[in-house]
Amino acid sequence: MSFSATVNTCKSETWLVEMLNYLDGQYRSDIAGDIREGLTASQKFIPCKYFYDAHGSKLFEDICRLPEYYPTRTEMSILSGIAPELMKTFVHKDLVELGSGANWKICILLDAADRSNRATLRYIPVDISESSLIKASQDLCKRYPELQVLGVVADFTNQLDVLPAERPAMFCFLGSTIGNLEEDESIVFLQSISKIMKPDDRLIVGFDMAKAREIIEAAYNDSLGITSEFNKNVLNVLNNRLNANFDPFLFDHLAFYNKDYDRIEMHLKAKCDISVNLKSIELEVEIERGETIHTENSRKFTKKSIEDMAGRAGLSIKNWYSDPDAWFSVVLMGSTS
Ligand code: SAH
Ligand code: AVI
Repeated sequence: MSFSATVNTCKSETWLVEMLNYLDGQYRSDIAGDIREGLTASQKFIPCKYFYDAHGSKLFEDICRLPEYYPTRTEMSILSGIAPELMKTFVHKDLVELGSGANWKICILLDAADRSNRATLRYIPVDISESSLIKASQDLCKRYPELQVLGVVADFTNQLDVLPAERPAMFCFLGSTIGNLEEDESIVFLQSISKIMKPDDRLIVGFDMAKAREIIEAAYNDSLGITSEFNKNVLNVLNNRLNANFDPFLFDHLAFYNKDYDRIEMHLKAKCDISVNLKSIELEVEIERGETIHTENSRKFTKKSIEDMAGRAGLSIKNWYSDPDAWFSVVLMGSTS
């Protein structure tokens, strides 16, 4: 498949960030089809990639700072421990981060590299959220003026073939974002990374591990209500993108652990009967009191489920890193193909 990119050079003070946007146009047709499919299904759903407009990305950053949301700080502590080893001889390569968000974690790796080594690297953050990618890339250029940064606005589930592939690379897929993909989707996704990996390329993936229900449920039901705001914001995204008239206040945030599937499910539950008009796609939707719109799955993993997934995707596990409580794992992989 071929995609055309819009090339932008964003100037912030004296730093120039090169950005490639492969999403224009495609996003508009994707969102129309995805939302029509989701809101006409018997269990209504909205794909979670639509959480991330500028406000959604900011709310996710706020979630990462919450005391209840243990995954971010736990993964960051693991990365701090392994960064010196990972970065010691990492030169003249690309560091490609899929779903890069605010770049907090890549800074841990970049900080562990010598400045002279960093000057030989290119960082390629890939994200669907253009505004947050621009801001994060500019911040990174200010922090590391010697680093080359190429921001790529793209959907990592179907546009990995747009990535430059001429240099050896380490791919990073952190934050347990893999848990937001269905099991089959995650295999296809990992297979597509495995296919573009050269023999010495590496992939590091962060996995949130299965643990006591109370700990996981608290992480998605924080006392400040930020996760609730994040969940409801997806309706504002549809209001803005599809000229819809959702009232987010008519919905309750619902997040619970579904043990049968080892996943947190997030839903928006209607407080009353609701009629919604999505003008841009000429769709009228009736939602009954008590009915839910399923907005996100966040799967939790075991060592065995990760090993099975890696095997099915054509990836070999090279190293495994965890925190002392085994709440989170960072797994280093290579391609077997
Ligand atoms: N890696 C960061 C951010 C995780 S949040 C961390 O570990 O904290 C998930 C990120 O993936 C968001 O920045 C979101 O905009 C991005 N994202 C979600 N679905 C995506 C998709 N299909 N393609 C590209 N980026 C996506
Ligand atoms: C990005 N992703 C891994 C987060 C998660 O935990 O599934 C998104 C999130 N949803 C609610 N809180 C955080």
